[in-house]
Amino acid sequence: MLKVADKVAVTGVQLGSTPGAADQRPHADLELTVLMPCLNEAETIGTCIRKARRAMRAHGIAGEVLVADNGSTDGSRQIAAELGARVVTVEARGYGNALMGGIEAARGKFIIMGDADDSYDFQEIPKIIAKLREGYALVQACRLPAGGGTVKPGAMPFLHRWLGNPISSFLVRWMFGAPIHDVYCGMRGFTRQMYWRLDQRCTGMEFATEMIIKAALQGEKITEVPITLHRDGRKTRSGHLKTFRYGWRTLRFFLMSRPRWRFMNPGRDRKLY
Ligand SMILES: Nc1nc2c(ncn2[C@@H]2O[C@H](COP(=O)(O)OP(=O)(O)OP(=O)(O)O)[C@@H](O)[C@H]2O)c(=O)[nH]1
Ligand SMILES: [Mg+2]
Repeated sequence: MLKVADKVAVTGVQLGSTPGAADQRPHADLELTVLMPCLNEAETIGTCIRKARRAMRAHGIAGEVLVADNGSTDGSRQIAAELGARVVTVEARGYGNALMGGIEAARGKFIIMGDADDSYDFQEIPKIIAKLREGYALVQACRLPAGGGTVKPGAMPFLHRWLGNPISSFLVRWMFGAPIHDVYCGMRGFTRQMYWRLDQRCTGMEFATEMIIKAALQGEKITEVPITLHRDGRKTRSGHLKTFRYGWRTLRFFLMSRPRWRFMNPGRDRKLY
């Protein structure tokens, strides 16, 4: 299959032409890549990079900050590069494409991804890496109290907080047995090896749920850690998420991935709460 590595242009690193080759290249010379998908986040990308570097320095983690960008026109890339982050410029548009390009250029054995809008506090990465070191392949951060997390006032739209997220997270537990309570959380850690096993295809925002569903279906070791969601630091711009389009695409993806529902397969013992 043609992976994104075949169509990205990357600064500062050579990409191979096949997915297998990418995993075998001597890239995993660092323990961690902090990966930030970025589309016009000039107002906040600098803060995110500084927090990630501060956390790695304070906890002695050998890592890099990698910014995956595919279309910023506001100087985000220059800001990132000036702060010493590596910048991956991905040709294909979309959140999923940006992340696939970033992951394929990552030098870390572990990858922790998170939004570049300063809604996640990258100083929380040590607890994610601790779980990866324990042997989990996917460590999902959880902002909702159901999984121990905290949502600061005004940080998450009402509809997402009380409807979209809890319902979709329930479906993911029910239909796929993924032990998580915040399926849309954009902060998570995973191993590079797991990424290659999953063979991800979604090029847009559904990339994030695709990862969880495929990991659950393939029996990857999954856990979640509580984090705090802050109101993002954007002052003049708004987010990129189109709630209803994304919600519908996610639901469609659930149904495509699991045509046989749990009630048709009652013998399976899954923990839902
Ligand atoms: N490179 C790239 N980054 C993207 C794209 N779409 C979103 N992002 C980045 O992905 C992260 C998540 O996007 P957000 O717009 O914050 O989405 P969200 O947090 O689900 O929604 P909001 O609640 O509106 O913030 C941010 O860092 C964006 O800059 C894209 O097409 N390409
Ligand atoms: Mg965001």
